[in-house]
Amino acid sequence: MTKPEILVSGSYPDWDMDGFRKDFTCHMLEEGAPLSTLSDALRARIAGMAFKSHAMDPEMMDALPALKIIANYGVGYDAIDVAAADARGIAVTNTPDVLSDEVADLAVGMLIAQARRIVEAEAWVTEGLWAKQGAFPLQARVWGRKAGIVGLGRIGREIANRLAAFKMEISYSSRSAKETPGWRHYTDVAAMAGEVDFLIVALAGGPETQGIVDRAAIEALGPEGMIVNISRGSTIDEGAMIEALQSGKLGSAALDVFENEPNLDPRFLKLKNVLLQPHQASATVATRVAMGALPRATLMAWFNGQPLPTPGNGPGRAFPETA
Ligand code: 8YV
Repeated sequence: MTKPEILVSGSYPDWDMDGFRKDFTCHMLEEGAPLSTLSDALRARIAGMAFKSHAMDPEMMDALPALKIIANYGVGYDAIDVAAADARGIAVTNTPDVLSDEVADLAVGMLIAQARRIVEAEAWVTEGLWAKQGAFPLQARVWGRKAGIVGLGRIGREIANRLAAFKMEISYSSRSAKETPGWRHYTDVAAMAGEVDFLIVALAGGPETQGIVDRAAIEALGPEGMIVNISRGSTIDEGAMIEALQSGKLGSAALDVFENEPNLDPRFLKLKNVLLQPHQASATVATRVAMGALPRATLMAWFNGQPLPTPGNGPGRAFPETA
C-alpha cells in the first residue's frame, strides 16, 4: 500500500521521525526554510503537514494549495494563522493534555527555585562562600502565601492544584468564573496582581492575550512580588517587566518563555533577580514522546477519514481551552 505523503516542518527527535517514516512518505522542510525549496509538483500534492516551526502564514498556506490539515506539535498554536487556515478550509490541531502536568511541574519548580534562590545557594556552596562567609542569606517563604494564576485553562489548573497543596490561597483571572474549590476569581489581571505574592502566567499565546500582563499589573504585584511565566513571552509587556525588575518595582521573575526567544533581550542577562529557563517546561522524554505521537495519530486519522484525536479548529470543532 502506498503511504500518504506529508510535509514535516521543523526538527524532530529520531523516535518521532521513525514513527512518521513508518506510516508516511515524509518530505522535510527545515525550520525557516522557504516553501520554494520544494518543487511546484510536490507543493501541489501536499495535503497533510506535521508542523513544528515558528510561523505558518497565509502566503505559506497559499503555496500549498492542496493542504487540508496542519498537525501542530505543541499545545500552543499561536505560530499558525488559524483564521487564515479556517478561511481556506484547513484543519489545525494541537497537543493538549499530554503536557499539562509537565508544564505545571516546571512552573512550581521555578517558583520555589526563585523564591528560595536555589541556584545562587548552590553557587554559595560550590564557590566556597559557605565556608568563608557563613550561612546563605535568609529568603522568602513559599508555602501558605498567595498565588494568582493568569488563565485557568488545563495547565493553569494543574499549577493551581499543586500550589493549593502548598497551602497557598489561590486566585485566578479569566473572562468568566470557573468551577473551582473556592478559588477567587478576577477578570482584571492588575486587580488580582495587587492581592497576590506570586503571579503565574498560564495563558495561550496569540493576539488576544498579547501584553495582558501589562505595566499596571507588573507594578501592582510590587517589590516583593514574583512573576512566573511558562506560557508565551508575548503575554507579558516584556519591556515594562524588565524596567520594573531593574528599578525594583517588581521583586523577581522566573521565566521559561521570552518575546524573541531564543535571542533574549540582553538586559535579562544582567539582572540578578531572574531565573531564566530555555523554554523547557514540556521537555521531558516521556512528555515529548506523548506530544510527538499525537500529530502522527492525527494525520493518520485524517488520511483514513477517521475522527481526529484532538479537535482543533474547523466547522463544528473547537480547540480545547489550551493553556
Ligand atoms: C514546546 C510549547 O516547547 O506546547 C507548547 O505550546 O510551548 C512546548 O510544549 C513546543 O511545542 C516545542 O516546539
